[in-house]
Amino acid sequence: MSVPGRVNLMGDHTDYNRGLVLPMAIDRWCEVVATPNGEAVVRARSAQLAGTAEIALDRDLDPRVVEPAWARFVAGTIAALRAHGHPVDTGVDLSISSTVPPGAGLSSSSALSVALTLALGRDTLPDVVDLAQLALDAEVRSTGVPGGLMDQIVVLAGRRDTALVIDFAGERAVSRPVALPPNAAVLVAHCGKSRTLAGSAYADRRAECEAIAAQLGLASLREASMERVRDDPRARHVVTENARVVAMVDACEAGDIARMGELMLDSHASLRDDFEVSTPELDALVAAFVSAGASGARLTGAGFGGCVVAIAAQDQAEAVLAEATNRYRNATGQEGTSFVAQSVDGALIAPSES
Ligand code: NG1
Repeated sequence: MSVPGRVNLMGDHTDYNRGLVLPMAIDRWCEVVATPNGEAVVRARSAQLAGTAEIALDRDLDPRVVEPAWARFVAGTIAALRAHGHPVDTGVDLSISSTVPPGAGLSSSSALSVALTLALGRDTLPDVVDLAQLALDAEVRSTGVPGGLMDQIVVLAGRRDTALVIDFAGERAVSRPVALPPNAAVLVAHCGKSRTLAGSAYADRRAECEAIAAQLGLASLREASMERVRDDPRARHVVTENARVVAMVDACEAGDIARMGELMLDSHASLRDDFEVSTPELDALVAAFVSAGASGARLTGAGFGGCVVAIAAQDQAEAVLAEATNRYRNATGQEGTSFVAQSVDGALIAPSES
């Protein structure tokens, strides 16, 4: 079972506020192969990470005490499947391998938890949103971070050459593919510093948002108007970011790369100044992309380190990427992985449908 990573073009820290997001699945994958072993144990090994895990199926255990730490995702997935009424009682050997850069804001952990959920519970699993919810539950049990549902939905249901606009306003998330302009390229570059404090700071931001919504007497910040949040930077970010997702969908559909870039820069400023999840490195990398000729750039994912996403004309993509990473290295001495990302099908999209 292969599950892609994702990059988010617009809408960060909005999914858990019942807002809007515009991510796409990218051509980096996490693969999990399950082979029945005839024992009452799930044994897991990773091609990239050290150690082997053995999880006995005849007892319950707390995923957060499992070692090596990456295997907490295996234990969390077993616990989540069981909690949702899908017993896992057949032992398997799991072979895990991933090309999604870790700690980058490209959903390496969601790709892993979705791949494990599919590998361990494939025959009994429900539709996309329920499956995404189950994989999120597995991830929360593994890490303790109260994430939103954007990553799991797009890595399951994203479609090639499109981004997926997802609306979390209702009880069930609703999504629709948005064609990317054929002459646009999506560039991704890591700032060289992995995300630090991402888990605890993420939980703090989420709690702040929920507290503000409660003070305003609202079920979520999705219902807040600009007038009511004008003086509150956190809520202001959420309200303006939702509006930017709507505008980004329009710009995508109009093939307006310049406007897409402008919106990305506005989003980065809001994530930096109002939501305070940027770092000096991410700011410098965004600036390097702009001076190298990208239409715009922004941090992507939770922030606090990791990657920047940029948009540029297709025929200039490689040149802009090389120039931006060069300028960034000269300015900061930092360097990380960078690539032109392709939009690919999510794990549940059959090849014949793509
Ligand atoms: P990252 O940290 O980029 O994988 C996290 C959350 C998302 C979303 C973004 C911010 C998890 C699994 N994912 O993504 O739901 O809230 O931050 O937009 O926690």
